[in-house]
Amino acid sequence: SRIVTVAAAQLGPIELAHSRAEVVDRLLALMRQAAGMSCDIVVFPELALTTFFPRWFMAEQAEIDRFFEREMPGPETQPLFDEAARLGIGFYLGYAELAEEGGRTRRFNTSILVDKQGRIVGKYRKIHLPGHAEHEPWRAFQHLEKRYFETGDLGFPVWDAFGGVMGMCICNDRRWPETYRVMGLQGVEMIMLGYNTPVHNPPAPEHDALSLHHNTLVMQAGAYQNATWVVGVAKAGNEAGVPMIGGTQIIAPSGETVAMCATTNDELAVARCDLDLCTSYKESVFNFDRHRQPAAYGLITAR
Ligand code: ING
Repeated sequence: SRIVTVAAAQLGPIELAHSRAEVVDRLLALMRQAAGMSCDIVVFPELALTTFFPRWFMAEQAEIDRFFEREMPGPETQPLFDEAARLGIGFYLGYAELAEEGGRTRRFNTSILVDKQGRIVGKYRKIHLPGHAEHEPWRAFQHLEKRYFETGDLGFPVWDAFGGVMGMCICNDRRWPETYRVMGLQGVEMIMLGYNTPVHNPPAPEHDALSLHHNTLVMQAGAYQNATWVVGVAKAGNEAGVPMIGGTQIIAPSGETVAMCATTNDELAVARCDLDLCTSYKESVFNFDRHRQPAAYGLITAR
C-alpha cells in the first residue's frame, strides 16, 4: 500500500476586511493541526487568500488587482511555505494569479501543489470559468469569473509527487467529466480541488436545494469513473451575505466518501488514502486501454 494521509482544510468565510496576514494565520493553524495528525498534505480551497471577489462588479482594474498575487510565494504567503517545510507537509493552495507573461499581464484563477520541502511542484490554471463577463444587476450577486480571469492555458497536467500521480483542478472544473478523464488518461491517482460554491445560482434557483447533492455527485462520479481519489475542499459559510455550501470531502476510487466536514467553518477532514486502491479499478472495470472506444468519442473534442 502507498498511504498518503490527506487533510481537506475547509475555510469558513473570508470577509473583505480580513487581511491576507489574518487569512494566512488561519491557514497556518489548519496546517499545524494537519501536521499534528501526521498528514502528508493539506488541501486548501479555491481563492483561499481573499474573499470570493467575483461576486462583485468592479470597474477599476486597480481595485480588481488588489485581490491578485503578483508573486508566489510573496511576502505575505512566504510563512506558509516556511512552515510547510519546517513541519514536513505539502499543500494545495488556490489563489488569484497575476503574471507578466509574453509581454502582457495575465490573470488566472490558479492553484499550486507544494511538496514537503516547500517547493512548488505543480501549477494549474482554471479552465472552466463559470458565470458571466458583463455586469448583470438583475442578479442578487455577480459571478464575474469570465471577466476577471483568462481561461487556463496549462491544460490538465499531472505530477509525480507524494509517492503517486497527483492532479489538480478548481471549482467549476469538477462539474465537467472531461476534467477528470484527461487526468485519468494520464494515470492520475489523486485529484485535489478547492471551490467557492454559492447555494443560490441566480440563473437556475430551482437547483439551489440540490447544490450539496450536485457537489457530491460530480466528485464521486469523477473519482469512480477514473479510478482516482478526489479531495474537494470548500470555502464555506455566509461570506459577504452570500451563503456558500460546505460539503468538503475525501472520496476513494470506489466513489465512496471516506471523510467529510460537519460544519461550514474552518475545519479539517482527514483520511489515510491508499493510492493502491486505484489499481483494482484501473485494472478491471476502468482499464482504459482494454475497454474505451475513442474512435466513437469524436464529438467530445470536435465541438
Ligand atoms: N463556483 C460555482 C461552481 O461551479 C456555480 C459556480 C455555482 C456553478 C452553482 C453552478 C451552480 O461550483 C465556482 N467558483 O466555480
